Amino acid sequence: MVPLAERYRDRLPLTGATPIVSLGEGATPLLPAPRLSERIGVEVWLKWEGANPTGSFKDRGMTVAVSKALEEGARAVVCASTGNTAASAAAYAARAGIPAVILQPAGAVALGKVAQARAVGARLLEVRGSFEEALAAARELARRGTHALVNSLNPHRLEGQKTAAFEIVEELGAAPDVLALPYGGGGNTRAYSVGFEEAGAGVPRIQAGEAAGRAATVATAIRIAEPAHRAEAEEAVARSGGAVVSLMDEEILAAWRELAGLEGVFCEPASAAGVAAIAKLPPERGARVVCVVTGHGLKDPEAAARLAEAPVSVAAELDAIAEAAA
Ligand code: AN7
Repeated sequence: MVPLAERYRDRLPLTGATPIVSLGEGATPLLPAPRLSERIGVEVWLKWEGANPTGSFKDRGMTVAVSKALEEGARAVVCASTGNTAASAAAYAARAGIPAVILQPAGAVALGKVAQARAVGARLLEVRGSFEEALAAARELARRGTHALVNSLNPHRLEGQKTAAFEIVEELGAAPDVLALPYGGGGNTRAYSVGFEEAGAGVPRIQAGEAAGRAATVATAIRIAEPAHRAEAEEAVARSGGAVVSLMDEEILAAWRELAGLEGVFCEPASAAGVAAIAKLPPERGARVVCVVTGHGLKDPEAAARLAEAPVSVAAELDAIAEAAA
């Protein structure tokens, strides 16, 4: 496959001297969602970002950020993360042959993401504090010059992430009427807005689903009290004619169940916030809506264990099994 950085080279901040660090990111499926469409009364498409190499959209930005960090001579990278940035930074750093330092809020990161960062040998620091405190520390380490910051405050991250909008326009032949996605720090909202603008096909109305209880939500990926990109993200949403939709955990989880049960798409809870946003504030009948499903369900196996039907224990006897299967 052609790495995203090669495919969109002319629209990314790359030079002939940039060593491309790739794990095969991008070119993710755009899935029709007929049953969700019928349920909500709009034409729903799912941009399935869980299909990226580390299972989230972060890989689009990380390939560019780590490639540029290498080009600029960085000897290590650092990020603060609710988990997906960490898993991605750790994997791309390993691929580049440099160390990654991860600062994560203690006890607030889903199991699969921690496993990913550990497996590829990142140095994982569990900060006894909030995501915001971890981010402040990561910025300071970067300022001291020992580590390159690969949070989305690094502009190369958003450059890479904007390519998802290019893919959607290429595949649909036009921008959709509405783009719905989760809103945590706001970087991805901003990246899509820029991407659609650069694609030249018009910017869809952006419905950004945020957790009402930002600092305390089941959707750990977006457990972010103070979005780093709030100003640009909310400005982009307003300019698009869209809205920030504030979601209760039950609304996010209902969308999570529907994505899985109606369409077979198993994502982590935060990733259902785009679908939840259109379920709560449905666009006009028949509107074409792309919902970005940002991360894979295997990231957060504990959520599935808590929220979905438990397995049934059964004796290894055909009669008992046939009865239980009915
Ligand atoms: C699955 O990994 O902030 O609004 O540190 O993991 O661009 O922040 C993750 C965010 C949506 C929100 N969906 O995106 C991190 C982190 C998933 C995410 C978001 C995140 P932004």
